[in-house]
Amino acid sequence: MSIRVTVLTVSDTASSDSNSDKSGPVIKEILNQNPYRLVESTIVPDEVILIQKAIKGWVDSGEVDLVLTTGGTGFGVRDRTPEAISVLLEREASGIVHLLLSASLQKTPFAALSRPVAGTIKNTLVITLPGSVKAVKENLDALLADGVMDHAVELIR
Ligand code: MTE
Ligand code: CU1
Repeated sequence: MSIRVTVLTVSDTASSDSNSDKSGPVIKEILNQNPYRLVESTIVPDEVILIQKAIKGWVDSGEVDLVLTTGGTGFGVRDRTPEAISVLLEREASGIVHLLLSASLQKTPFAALSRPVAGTIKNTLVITLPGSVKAVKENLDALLADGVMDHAVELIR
């Protein structure tokens, strides 16, 4: 059975000009392979309510196994993705956060400036990725290695 994925790009800039969203398309490109199936993607500005609305809509549909977000995880004054999502999580996945940070820190010390959160809401796994294309690729590499993310989804649905 395929893993139904949605991608949420969180960015003030990309929400007013979707062509400037480079990271969302990179996630889609990388996950355009078995067992993943992209069902929807959207862009929202760095607004807590809008981030939460998008996530809740997908979770409540019961038709999404995995939500990946990109952007808004840092120290920028508008960055609120982790705050928006952490209050929605029913079970936190600190191991996934650890994986993302440890893999990323092997690439750059700037990984310390991302504040990722991950966890489950109902039968959906939600994971936040940083905003840059480079960071998205490095974080997805870590999640896909040895099928860690596939296995996580297998267990929760
Ligand atoms: N993680 C990896 N693997 N590679 C990177 O290049 N860049 C960092 C960090 N995480 C980076 C990374 C930088 S420079 C920032 S500012 C933070 O992610 C936050 O990014 P965001 O606010 O766009 O989510
Ligand atoms: Cu940065």
